Amino acid sequence: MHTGQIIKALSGFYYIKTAGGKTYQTRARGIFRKNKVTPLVGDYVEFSFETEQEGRLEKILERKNSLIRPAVSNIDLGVIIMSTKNPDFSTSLLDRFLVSVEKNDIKPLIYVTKTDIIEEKKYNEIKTICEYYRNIGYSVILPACGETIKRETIKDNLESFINGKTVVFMGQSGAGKSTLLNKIDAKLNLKTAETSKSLGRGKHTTRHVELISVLGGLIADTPGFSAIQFDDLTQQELILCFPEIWENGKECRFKSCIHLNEPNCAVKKAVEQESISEYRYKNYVTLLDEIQKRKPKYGKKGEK
Ligand SMILES: Nc1nc2c(ncn2[C@@H]2O[C@H](COP(=O)(O)OP(=O)(O)O)[C@@H](O)[C@H]2O)c(=O)[nH]1
Ligand SMILES: [Mg+2]
Ligand SMILES: [Zn+2]
Repeated sequence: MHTGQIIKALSGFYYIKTAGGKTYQTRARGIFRKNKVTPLVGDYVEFSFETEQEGRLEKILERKNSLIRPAVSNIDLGVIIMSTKNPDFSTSLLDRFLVSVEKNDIKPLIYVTKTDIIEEKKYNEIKTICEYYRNIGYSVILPACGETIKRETIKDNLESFINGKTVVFMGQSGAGKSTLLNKIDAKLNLKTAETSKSLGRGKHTTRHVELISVLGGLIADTPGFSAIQFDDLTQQELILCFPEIWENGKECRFKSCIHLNEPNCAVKKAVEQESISEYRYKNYVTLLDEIQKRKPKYGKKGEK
């Protein structure tokens, strides 16, 4: 039996890449359909083959994690692409991306694009925000103000993070995900906002997920999405996704403190003293509010 990782799923075929770098076209065994198991891009699998075009996916190995949008499994790194403008930099969106990454045990990396078209004042505001995220433990790549990004710079910044990893590029539509990947490897020729306009096809693109080989790693370039909802996140899980809130929360009077209205809350005190930034706390409260307002899916009648 051979092992490899699914790098593409299309029209009932699964394309499996081995450690040696060869790709095999396979079909899944009927047993998967019978058991309603869908192999995912990113899955490590066992397979057999007659030829490179005729293989059989035999077994899915245990998944470390999986995302629904995009449908990818075993992700090591989530690169969150945030533009300085067009669309505007937004900490509330950034925090949503961070929560979606953190809750799936994926390591986040924040990458800021479009620093070439921003005036210095706005750049410095974003730089201060980036410093805050670095201080609470996140890796942030913020290219210099006014700099037109070259392939070598991107490579220097990203290679050590990406090499040997399964990576998802995420971020709002228009943030510059495809542009960044094209700059790393022009052969990819991924469609960007500009190219889809010039082709006159509007925004209609096929949405199959594919892992592409870049900088020694495998990357999924996702179509942009701006609304992220959390349907199964609990309050306690949310706290774990905000490292500085979790850390300060150890000093709260109540162990079960959710840092909203409880007395002697160390988190609220830290916000007052500005060691936790106000926007982070606000973003936390917004998400907490969404969790509390969420209708229970499986709750019995009369239960809250
Ligand atoms: N000035 C500038 N424009 C960029 C940069 N990155 C992307 N863009 C532009 O932003 C638009 C959206 O980029 P695209 O890569 O399609 O974004 P995606 O939706 O995240 O894949 C395109 O018109 C790009 O040319 C950048 O670093 N600087
Ligand atoms: Mg794109
Ligand atoms: Zn508290």
